[in-house]
Amino acid sequence: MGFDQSQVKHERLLAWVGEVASMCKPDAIYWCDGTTDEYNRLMQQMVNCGMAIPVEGRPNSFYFRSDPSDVARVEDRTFISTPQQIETGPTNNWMDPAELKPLMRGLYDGCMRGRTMYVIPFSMGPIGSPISKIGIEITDSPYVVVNMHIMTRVGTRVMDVLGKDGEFIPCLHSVGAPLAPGQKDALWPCAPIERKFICHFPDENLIWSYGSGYGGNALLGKKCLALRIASVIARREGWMAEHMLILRLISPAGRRYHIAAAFPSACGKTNLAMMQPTIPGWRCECIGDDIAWMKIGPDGRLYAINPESGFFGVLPGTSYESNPMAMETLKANCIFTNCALDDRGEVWWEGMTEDPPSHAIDWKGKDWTPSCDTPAAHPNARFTAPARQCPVICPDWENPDGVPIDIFVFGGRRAKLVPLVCEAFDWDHGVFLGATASSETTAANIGAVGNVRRDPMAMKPFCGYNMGDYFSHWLSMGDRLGNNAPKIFYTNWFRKGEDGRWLWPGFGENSRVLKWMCERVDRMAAARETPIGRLPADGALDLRGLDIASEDLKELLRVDKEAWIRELDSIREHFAQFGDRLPQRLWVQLQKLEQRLKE
Ligand code: SAT
Ligand code: MN
Repeated sequence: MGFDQSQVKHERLLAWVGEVASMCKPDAIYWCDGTTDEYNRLMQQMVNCGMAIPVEGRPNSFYFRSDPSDVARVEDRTFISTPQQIETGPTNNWMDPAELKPLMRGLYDGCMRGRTMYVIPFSMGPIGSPISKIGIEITDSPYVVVNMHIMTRVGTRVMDVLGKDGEFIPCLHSVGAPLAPGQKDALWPCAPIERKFICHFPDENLIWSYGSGYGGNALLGKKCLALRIASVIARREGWMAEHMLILRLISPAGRRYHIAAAFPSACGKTNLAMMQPTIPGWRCECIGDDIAWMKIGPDGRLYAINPESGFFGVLPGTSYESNPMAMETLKANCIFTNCALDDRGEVWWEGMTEDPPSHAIDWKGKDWTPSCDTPAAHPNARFTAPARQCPVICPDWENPDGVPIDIFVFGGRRAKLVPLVCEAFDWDHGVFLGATASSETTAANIGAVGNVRRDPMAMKPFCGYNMGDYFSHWLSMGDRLGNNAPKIFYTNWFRKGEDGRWLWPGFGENSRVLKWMCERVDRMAAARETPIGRLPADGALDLRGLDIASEDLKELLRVDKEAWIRELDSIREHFAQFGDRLPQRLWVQLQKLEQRLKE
């Protein structure tokens, strides 16, 4: 059972696993083979100890409740550790490796006592593809193992590719809750917040995570490897690792457009990635919902792959109305974390159905009825679902060559100011739009919800190096791409009226905005110039069949010059924090914006 360690011929890997074992002192070591049998066995063990509950009506699906303190990423406890602080920049927490490493070794010492240490060989990207990267995650959490089975490609085939001396990214994870002999385990073991650490050592391609079992804190292939570490590698090697969904939009004439869109966590990437266009004849296929790795291909265009193999999506708000394709994806073989269970043992979350169940057990394990003043599901409750189960998964989603990107979209959640859509004048202006992106914070991170913050390219929590240098990298990619560069747009689906109502219906109706973008690529749709960019000309958005008040539409496409002038100071302040690492070309963009606004 499992992969036999004596079969492992990779000296460096064996040495690292041996070192970690002698530091963490687990009771046993288990090498994951990635088989269904392994998944089922681990799940059964977790069911037997009460950690997992089979979900009624969804074959092979299981429900978990986390500890109430361990419900989201912990940006305050996430560190980029380089000898020089300037290399991590002002948007990351920094610690000197000379200080952080001994501190972490102290925490890791004996941290797996009473537990099994799992060694998970995984591939980000199709196994064996030249774009893919191999990681080895060591963890003491069987919950992490089953999630990694879905989110990444795990197993023996990865070991084959690794061979005797292949490259791998070491990812060490512990829930940070050693067990004394005879001590009963918690249903969701973890460490208190001040002892959680999510550490990255980009100079060594090394990830050390301690104290949390949740999401991106623990499934280290995702944010830690595929974004924070990969962004550093990508810059070094001249490609891009971005927090972007990837979709293919197909016109009635069969023309394919590939769109990569960056929005902060919990701002609707999964919904957009699987959207059902409401415009007759248009179709959408999903390639990925969270991360894009992109390289310039032999024809000079930019090609994207999704390094993941599953979706780790937000449950609250997901329904047959908002995201029918996600609902179909969730019918079987899924993991549900921190939603509620109704009396039949079926999962439920806010927004899933029009009528809530009359009684449920909430995410904290307490009785819940609709009259409770707390939600039944945690706002960051998540599903883990195999991508291949999505009914609109693109036939090319595992194509190792990727898909050629035509359009980049940036955006965020802003109740005010930012219009529904705007097109950049050129690449530099597009990078400026991305670099100044702002959004109201969500429950995907532990901390206040609803504060506006700058979240450049939706990468603030995920860029593994100085963001000023990251902007330079974007500019240099544009220089290399030249005329092949994707067109850049900025969207805001979340605009509200004075009365607090959403002005734009969103979801499948967003296809109207995407269609305009595609027509802009083909020079088929009209735009009007405004100081902040090009907006759809009157009548250029296809609104046939949509019931929207003309005042609402006007407001959605209004550019309030005075309000934008007031925004300039906050952009200046945002840029100033990067000092001389901020590329001059972005200061020029700011100047030009100011000029256009004050003309
Ligand atoms: O927990 S995750 O980091 O994987 C989800 C997210 O914040 O996007
Ligand atoms: Mn994300």
